[in-house]
Parts: sequence; C-alpha cells; structure tokens
Amino acid sequence: MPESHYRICPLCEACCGLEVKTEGAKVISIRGADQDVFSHGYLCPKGVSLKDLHEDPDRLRTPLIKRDGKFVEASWDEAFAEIEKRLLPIWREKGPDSVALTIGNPAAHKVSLLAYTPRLVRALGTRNAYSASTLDQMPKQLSAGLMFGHWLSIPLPDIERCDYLLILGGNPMISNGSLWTVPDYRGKAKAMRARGGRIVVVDPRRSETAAAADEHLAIRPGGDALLLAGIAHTLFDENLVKLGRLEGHVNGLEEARAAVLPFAPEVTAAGCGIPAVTQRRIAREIAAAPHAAVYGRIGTCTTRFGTVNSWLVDLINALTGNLDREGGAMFAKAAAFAPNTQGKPGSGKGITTGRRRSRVSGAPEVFGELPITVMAEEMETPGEGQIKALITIASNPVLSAPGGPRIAKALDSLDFMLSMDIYVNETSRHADVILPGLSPLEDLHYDVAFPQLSHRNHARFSGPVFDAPAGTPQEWQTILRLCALLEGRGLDVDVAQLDDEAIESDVRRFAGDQTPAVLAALKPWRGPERLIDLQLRVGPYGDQFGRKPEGINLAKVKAASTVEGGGIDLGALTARIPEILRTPSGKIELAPPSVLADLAEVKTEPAPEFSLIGRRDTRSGNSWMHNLPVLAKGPDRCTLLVNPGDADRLGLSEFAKIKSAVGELIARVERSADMSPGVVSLPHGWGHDLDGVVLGVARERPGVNMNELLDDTARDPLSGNAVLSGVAVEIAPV
Ligand SMILES: Nc1nc2c(c(=O)[nH]1)N[C@H]1C(S)=C(S)[C@@H](COP(=O)(O)OP(=O)(O)OC[C@H]3O[C@@H](n4cnc5c(=O)[nH]c(N)nc54)[C@H](O)[C@@H]3O)O[C@H]1N2
Ligand SMILES: Nc1nc2c(c(=O)[nH]1)N[C@H]1C(S)=C(S)[C@@H](COP(=O)(O)OP(=O)(O)OC[C@H]3O[C@@H](n4cnc5c(=O)[nH]c(N)nc54)[C@H](O)[C@@H]3O)O[C@H]1N2
Ligand code: SF4
Ligand SMILES: [Mo]
Repeated sequence: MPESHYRICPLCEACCGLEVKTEGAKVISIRGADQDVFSHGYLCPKGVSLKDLHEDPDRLRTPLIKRDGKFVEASWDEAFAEIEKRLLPIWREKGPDSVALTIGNPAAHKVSLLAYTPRLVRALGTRNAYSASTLDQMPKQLSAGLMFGHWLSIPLPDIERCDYLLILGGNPMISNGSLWTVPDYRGKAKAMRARGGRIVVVDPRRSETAAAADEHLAIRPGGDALLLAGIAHTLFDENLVKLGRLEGHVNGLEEARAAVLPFAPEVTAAGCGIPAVTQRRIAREIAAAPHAAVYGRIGTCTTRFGTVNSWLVDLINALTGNLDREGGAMFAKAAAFAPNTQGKPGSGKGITTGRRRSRVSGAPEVFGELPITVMAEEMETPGEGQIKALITIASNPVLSAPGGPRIAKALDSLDFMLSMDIYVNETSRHADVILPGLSPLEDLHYDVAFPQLSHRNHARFSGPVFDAPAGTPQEWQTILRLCALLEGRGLDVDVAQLDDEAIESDVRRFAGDQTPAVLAALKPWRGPERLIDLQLRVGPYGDQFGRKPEGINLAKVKAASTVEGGGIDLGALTARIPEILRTPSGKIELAPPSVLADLAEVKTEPAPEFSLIGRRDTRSGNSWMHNLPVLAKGPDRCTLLVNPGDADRLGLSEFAKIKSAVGELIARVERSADMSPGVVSLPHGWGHDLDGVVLGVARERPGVNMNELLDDTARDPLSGNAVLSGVAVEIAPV
C-alpha cells in the first residue's frame, strides 16, 4: 500500500510543503501538497529531485578517512578517533584561531545544522569563522542591523496586497525568492498584475522575472547605487517624501536628504544607464502607488556597494511610507527562533561590527564572521594565528567562492581538514575525514531561518519520511560529539546526555530558577524537537507553557502538519514598528554614518568593453545538485549568454574565451537577445571535472567554474561581501 508523507522541501528558500508517496523503502512520487497552508501545492523540479538525492549512489552513507591519499570507508568511532588524534593537537598547540570553520548554504535549511553549529563555533573559540553569507546577503543583514537594530529584521514585499513592486537584481521566477520566502512567485505576480498592480524589474539581463513584468530597466551592472540614489534624490527634490505612520519613528531624515542631494538623476543617468526621466518617473510611481515595495537581491548585494544598495532600498521604502505598511515592505513575525521577537520590544543594543579584524587584510568582522574571500590568504600567510586546520559544514568554497583554484591549493597546505558533507566534491576531496549527513527524506525538518523572511506567517514541521540507517547519527549529534571532543571529554560520550546539557544551558539563560520546571514541560521531546518546542512555546504565538492555553507548541504544529492539514497559518504580515526595533535610539536609523560615508564614494565609472554577470537555472542549486539525473538532463546549462550583436561583431561561434584580470575560461556560447550589449552571463556552481571528485552524473557535463574569473580581493568594504557581478572581461572567439 502506498503511503503519503508530508515533507517541507529544504532545497531553496521557498520552503514548499510536499507530498511524498512511498511504498516500502521506495519513493513513488513527489508532488506539491495542495493543502499546505503556505505553498498551496507549488513545487519546482528540484522538489522532485529529492528522490534522486535519496537514491544517489554517490551520496555518502559512511564516514571516509583519507589514507595514503585515498578515501577509505570507516566507522563513526574510527572517524571521531581520527579527528581527536589529528585536529585536537593543532587546536591546542597552535591556538583556537588555527582552526577555521566554514558553513555553507544547505546549513541554513537544516535545523540540525543551523541550531547547532553556533555551539561548535563557540567551542572552537576561533576568529576564523566563515560562511556563504559573505557571498550572498551580508550587505542586507548589515543595513537591516544598522537601520532596525537586528541583523535579521529584513523587510520583504507584502506581495498579496501590493500595487507596485520594484525588483532590483532578483530573479524569483527562477530562484523562487531569496530573503523573501514566497513560493509560487509566478502565480502571485500574475495575480498582482491581474488586479491592476505593476511590476518593474531592474536587471542587466531581461531575466525570466523581467519578461513576466510590466517593465524591464536594463541597468548597467553595478549601477544600482546610482539609480537608487537618483530615485531617493527625486523623492526629496519633488517633495514626494511621505513618512505616514513612520513619522516620529525615524532618525536622520535630514542627513539622508543631504547625502542623496548630489545624486540627481541627471547626474546618475550616465553611470547606471537608466535615463533621468525614467528615474524620476519611477520615483513618482512608487510615491503615488497606494501600496508599493522596493526589493533588492543578489544583483544588488554582490557588488562593491552592496550595503549602500541594501540601505537605499529600505530608505526608499521608508520615505514613501511603504515600510511596515500593508502591501509595502513588511517584517515577518516568526513563530520560533526570531531574535526580533525576543527581549525588550522597541529598543536594544543595536549592532556592532569590526570587533576584530582579519589578520592579513584587516577586514572587519561582521555578524561574527570574516569575509570568506580572506580565508585562503589566512591559510597561506605564516605567523601567529595562521589557519592550519579547517572544518567545512555543507560548504563548497572551491566552486562557490571567488578564486577557487587558490582556495584548493590553500586547502592542500592544511595540516588537517574535516568536511561534514554528503559528497566527495570539489571541496571535500581535500578533506582528511568526511562525516556525511542524512538524506533529507531521513531527517526531520523545521525552518529556523525562513519564517523570519516569509510573505505570510506560518508554522510547519515535517518528520522523517524514512528511518535513518541504523548507526548513522543525525548531524546535530555529530556536532555535539565534536563539541565534546573539544571540551576534552573524549570519544566515549553519551550523546543523549550532551543533548540534555545543551538544552539545559539554553533554558537556563532565560528561565533561571524555573529551569527544572521548563525542562519538565519540554518532555517528551529530544534533540532539535525539544529546541523547537521550547522556541515555539516562548515565541509570539506560543502557549507560554500553559499561560496561554490557546497558543501553539510542537505537539500542535505536528498535529496540523500532515498532507491533509498542511501546517498552521498564522496570518498575513502585520505592522511591527516600533515593537520590532532594537536600535539604541528606539528609532529607525535612516542615515547610518558608515553607509553615508560609503555612498559618497559612489560615482560614474567608465564602462568596460564587457561586464560579466551571473545567473541561476531552475535545475541548479548553487554548486551541488548537478549529480541528480532529473535535474541534469536536458540542454547544456553552463553557457555564456551573449547579445547577438556582440556575438556577430566578435565573430563568436560555438565557444568563446573569457578573460578577466585574474583568470581565463572557455565556455560554450549561447546567443541571447535578453542580454544587453556589453554584458555577458555565466552561471556559478559548475566545474565538476576536478581530480578526485566523485560525482558520476555531474562529471559527464562538468561545465566551467565562473568564480575562477573573479578577484577574491574585491569586496564591499562595509559588509565584507564578495563582488560576484559586474566584473570586467574580454571575450574572444575560440
Ligand atoms: N559567481 C557566483 N558565485 C556564487 C553566487 C553567485 O550568485 N555567483 N552565489 C553565492 C551564494 S548566494 C551562495 S548561498 C553560495 C553557496 O555556496 P555554498 O555555501 O558553498 O553552498 P553550495 O554550493 O550549495 O554547496 C553546498 C555543499 O553542501 C553539501 N550538502 C548538501 N546537503 C547537505 C547536507 O544535508 N548536509 C551536509 N553536511 N552537507 C550538505 C553539498 O554537497 C555541497 O558541498 O554560492 C555563492 N557563489
Ligand atoms: N534554481 C535555483 N534557485 C536558487 C538557487 C540556485 O542556485 N538555483 N540559489 C539559491 C540561493 S543560495 C540564493 S541566494 C537565491 C538568489 O536569488 P536571486 O537574488 O533571485 O538570484 P539570481 O537568480 O541570481 O538573480 C539575480 C539577478 O541579478 C541580476 N544582476 C546581476 N548583476 C546585477 C546588477 O548589477 N544590478 C542588478 N539590478 N541586477 C543584477 C542577474 O542578471 C540576475 O537576474 O536563489 C536561491 N534559489
Ligand atoms: S521551489 Fe524551492 S522549496 Fe519549492 S520545491 Fe522547488 S526547491 Fe523545493
Ligand atoms: Mo545564497
């Protein structure tokens, strides 16, 4: 008899609820769960690929230890013994900074990793903590922290009530949304336009999202700060500033006005490629719309002025009265794990950066991390604090970060490397020990991060579809064992006891002498489930351990999270200012001094002959899903998109050579009228033909690694985020 299971997809930020049909140990089908209160049956081809991922023969099921340059299978005890023998002496003798840690994108989608890695970072005590955040959204987190007081208070479009949406550097038709959990963007955008709404997309390429919008503005790569400052200038210049409900809740309005004063559209037009009349019209349209939202994503973050861009987006939202208003850019209120629902509402400590600096380049720490683009130099450069060992957790920097070949070489120079990963891939092939995680279908799921970024509030949980193979730990258990090793407790530890200790220390922090009572109330849960129950119960919708009996807890969320129930809907977004603010002033800081100082650096740059930008494909997930047959089939996707006029002028045929200041690649040419002249596009996450990579399907069509063309010293100086777009290249026929 086939059985139906409810499972939330962990493969992108849309967090779709799926119905997984199984018979015995086989997956028969995967489809969208129609009753899901949040995703209503939506799924993309990646959701279906969970079957292939589960069955992938290359997916690791046992630990590997490298012996004489070759990986051999090992038991979990052998693997931990190897880690104790080789990692601990380095850490003890060379100091905590000698061991670095890098955390990758899939960790954001796993409670087992996201809720437990902070413990490992603390146990290591290293300043060398890195993550994909500095390849991605750190600028937005920094601007949110500076403006609203917390790194995770990020406004997002309330699309279901919005009349005017300006999207810059995001392609949710393909990415399914980012820092904006919005399953079925396509359907929601269509509905918005059907009720008379207008969508304008700013992108150097006529992306799929631009093609489905009312208007596409083909900006020069890297031109967003000029365009956004031109729009903000116009709002002041034409007396369109209307704070509305935010009146009395902002600081720095006059400083913001003065800062954008030099950026009249007539001045910025040449540098961003958007005519002054258009910039002024867009400003007026945003100001006039009943409900408007401005949203900027990857294309605005992964540039030299990522933080300035991210700030300007929310400045415009605020100036037009659209911040924190229905149909504008609003804040989610997550049921659990949301720091902006905890502590005293209305004001707080705000954020600080630069509490320490990287040893070689002096890059400031931001949100507890250093830029991932300094990791290689910290390995290469001798001296006190040099990185000698590395732990990677769901992270593939050899493909996903600029300067992959340099990183690969630096990894080979380490004394020890541990990868928590599910494949032997471009990065983990360098490891001495690999500890695998479970297939998503063997793991429970509760989203820690994305309900904080969702277009509607919800609480959903899914249990494992299949039992984990006997003896295979869940990843949170692996992390607790690693912490115990660092605490000197050796190999022979009781993981259940480690779990009890971990939760007790969490509870004690807020419950004080009520700790035993709270712990008793959290029975019968263990592991992440106990954490989730705790967080749900003390959260904004929680039962407060019985003080609000109608409130939610894990048992209630579980009971509702079935194929038929689809989770708990917690309603449309509601206004949260001033309650959400954690700035010391208790106001929205419209003019953070560090950002204004960087805005003053924005100027018109001469255009290179060609600018390289990235792109994402429906059937990719960054660097690691190319081994799944259902996604790998079809046309070659790692192609260089070139405007047909440019291709003719250069005489390009099948292949082209792409040369940057730091590297050179040959890629297949695909002519595309969607590309602006002078702009070419390559996707990231390819280049699977490196020695030692065990990805049978991906190796058949490995593609090339576009990050070999990117300069790892190019960063947004405020957030440390890497520059991944708008890179000058030369193109030549092959
Ligand atoms: N040029 C360019 N480069 C980019 C980008 C771009 O737009 N352009 N985008 C950047 C962005 S936004 C991001 S987020 C980064 C992503 O870069 P990374 O953070 O490196 O993430 P992935 O490339 O997704 O690689 C994920 C790794 O996790 C492993 N993995 C998958 N599932 C699990 C699991 O359940 N457990 C464990 N332990 N491991 C698992 C995979 O095998 C793989 O090694 O790439 C960045 N790189
Ligand atoms: N299918 C699929 N979905 C994914 C991923 C994936 O790899 N594949 N990755 C996931 C991850 S980790 C993330 S972070 C999200 C990212 O989600 P999105 O931010 O939607 O990412 P992209 O699809 O890369 O869209 C970025 C857009 O910015 C444009 N762009 C490039 N340079 C500039 C510029 O200078 N200015 C402007 N205005 N635009 C520019 C690009 O042409 C592109 O269309 O997607 C997630 N979803
Ligand atoms: S859109 Fe994202 S969450 Fe939904 S099925 Fe596709 S990969 Fe999974
Ligand atoms: Mo990302």
